[in-house]
Amino acid sequence: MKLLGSVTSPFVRKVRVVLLEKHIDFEFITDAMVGAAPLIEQHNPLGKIPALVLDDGLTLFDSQVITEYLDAVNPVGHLLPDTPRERAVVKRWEAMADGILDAGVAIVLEKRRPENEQSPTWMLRQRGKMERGLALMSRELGTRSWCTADTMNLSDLATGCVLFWLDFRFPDLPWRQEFPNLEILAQKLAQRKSFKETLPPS
Ligand SMILES: N[C@@H](CCC(=O)N[C@@H](CS)C(=O)NCC(=O)O)C(=O)O
Repeated sequence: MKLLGSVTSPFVRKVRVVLLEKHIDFEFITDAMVGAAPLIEQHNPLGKIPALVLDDGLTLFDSQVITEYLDAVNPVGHLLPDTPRERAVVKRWEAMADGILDAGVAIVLEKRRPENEQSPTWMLRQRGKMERGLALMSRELGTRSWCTADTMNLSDLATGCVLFWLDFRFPDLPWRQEFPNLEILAQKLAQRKSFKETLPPS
């Protein structure tokens, strides 16, 4: 299978982390967004990464569809529980993580527009989503070792991708000081091979 992505996208990183955690081989194509007719648009009409091209030609998107598929396709290291409620709790957490990223990416893109076209009100609104999302994660993590269960699962991996991306794109957002329990989680995740091998370029 081929993963179309980039080394800086946090959604792509989540998928790469899952592929590595599950020991699934893949080819990583990083130039899929480049050029006048980017390759990604042939595979995902929405033009967004990640997209996973399976060996039979079917392309999967978005990242939540991909992570669910990868977990189901390989029994090694289950990342999603089978029971409906527990599974929904993990998927909800992943949705929260991705929602924080959506708001963050929206701010990054807004800041790339000419200054007189940027909307501070709109950016503040996005920032509010990020801060409330992080607060919810921290509250629900509490003093537990992992986000939603006694062992690590997809909710933890998705959270790690958010936190490390904040370091990369929002170094002024003091999540470590505000949410020390998220930092403890991040320290554990940073030790994992899957996170070490997917570090964005510095
Ligand atoms: N909900 C999507 C979000 C993916 C996403 O927003 N990817 C960004 C890169 S971080 C992208 O491809 N943006 C290009 C665009 O929106 O045209 C997912 O989870 O896969």
